[in-house]
Amino acid sequence: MGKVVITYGTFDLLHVGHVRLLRRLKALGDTLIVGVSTDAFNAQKGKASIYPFEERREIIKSISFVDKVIPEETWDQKASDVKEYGVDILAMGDDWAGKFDTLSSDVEIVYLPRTEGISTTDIRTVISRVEEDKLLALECAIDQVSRLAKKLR
Ligand code: C2G
Repeated sequence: MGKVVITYGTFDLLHVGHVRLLRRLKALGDTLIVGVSTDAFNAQKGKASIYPFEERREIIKSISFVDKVIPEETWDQKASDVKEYGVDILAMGDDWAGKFDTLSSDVEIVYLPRTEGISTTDIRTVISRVEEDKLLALECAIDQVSRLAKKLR
C-alpha cells in the first residue's frame, strides 16, 4: 500500500488542470484515491456538472495513476475516509488552502498550486459563446434569405 494520498473534487469536463494536479498528488505517495463529488453533493456545493457522476467517475478511473475512486457525498466524510483507507496525505489545489486544516491532527494536509488559465467554468463559457456565435450566424443567414425572397416576389 505504501503512502496513501487522497483528494476530492467534481472533476467535470476533465482538463489539464485536473490531470496535472492528480499527477502531482500521485508523486507525493504510492496510492492515490480520488473522491469524486456525486451529483447530489454538487447540488450542496451549489454546482451543477455537465457530465453526470457515473461518467465523471469512469473518466477519473481511466487515469493510469489513479488507484481508487470513491464517491464524495458529504463534506464530513473526509475524516472517516482518512481512517478507513489509512490515508497519510489529504491534498487539494490551493484554492482550498486552509479549508481542511482541522483534519491536520489525523492526516498531513497539503495544498498544491492550481494550474492557472484553465477551469471548467472557462470551458463552459467558451462553449456557450460558440453556441451564441452559431445562433447569430444562423439568424443573419435567415435574415438574408428572407430579404432575398422579398426581392424575388
Ligand atoms: N484544480 C487545479 N487547477 C485548475 C482547476 C482545478 O489544480 N485549473 C484542482 C482544484 O484545486 C481541486 C481539483 O482540481 O483540488 C478539483 O477541482 P474541482 O473539480 O473544481 O473540485 P471542487 O469543486 O473544488 O471540489 O471537498 C472538496 C470539493 O469536493 C472540491
